[in-house]
Amino acid sequence: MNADIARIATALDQAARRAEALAQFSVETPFSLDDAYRIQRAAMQRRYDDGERSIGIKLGFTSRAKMIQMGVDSLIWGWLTDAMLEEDGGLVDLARYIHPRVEPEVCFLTRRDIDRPLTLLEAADFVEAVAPALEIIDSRYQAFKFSLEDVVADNCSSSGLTVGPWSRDFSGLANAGVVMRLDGRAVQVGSTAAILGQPLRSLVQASRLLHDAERVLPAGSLVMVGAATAAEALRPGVHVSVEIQGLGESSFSVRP
Ligand code: 0L1
Ligand code: MG
Repeated sequence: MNADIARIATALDQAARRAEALAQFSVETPFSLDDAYRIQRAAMQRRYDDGERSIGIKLGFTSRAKMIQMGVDSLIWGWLTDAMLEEDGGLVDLARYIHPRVEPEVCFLTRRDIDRPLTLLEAADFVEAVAPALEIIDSRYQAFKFSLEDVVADNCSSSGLTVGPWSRDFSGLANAGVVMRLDGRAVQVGSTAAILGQPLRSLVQASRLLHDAERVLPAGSLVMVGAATAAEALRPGVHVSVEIQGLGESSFSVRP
């Protein structure tokens, strides 16, 4: 598999850079979930070698809504880099994306290194602040179709994100209303409770995954907890916002 890991990592990296979709790899070359994470790591290394900087991690498929939308049933995780950050309230250019979708997220800023598995009771102590966020996902596979192994290899479709104002008030976080609007019209409505029962559980899961992967997440990292609702396709000119009860809003407009 070693040669295939390098080959698939290079192909995914180039597909992302060129904004060109590929056929799913797992159909022709079935590979394990462990190999999928090896491919993800090799593809990310190509970005770091080119000067991109890790800013944190994201979890995916932490809600039933997302699992059902994409037809998978396991939690996954990937890496976020500085090149993915879009300006909150700013203009997003779709030129660097293939077939982008947007989904509402909660983003944590970590306060301490996450270097061991955490319990739910401990998790809040590792959080500096929390913010409403939008994630732009963009699968490098044709028609946004993938197996669990394919999407993990593709760094979990990570492509872009906006992060709204930081808050230190976690009191309502377990069950806060989430509304995502396109041009002012509510298109996805949910609750943060849809994220593993409450978003801090995502941080607990992240700590276990990091431990299993023998990685430490440094203090000051972002953790995107996974979407509470399904994602929506982006189109030129649209204004997107997410409002999370008690946390406020994050938004962007797509360049016409
Ligand atoms: O937040 C999420 O659940 C994102 C999952 C990323 C994979 C995808 O839907 O393309
Ligand atoms: Mg997401």
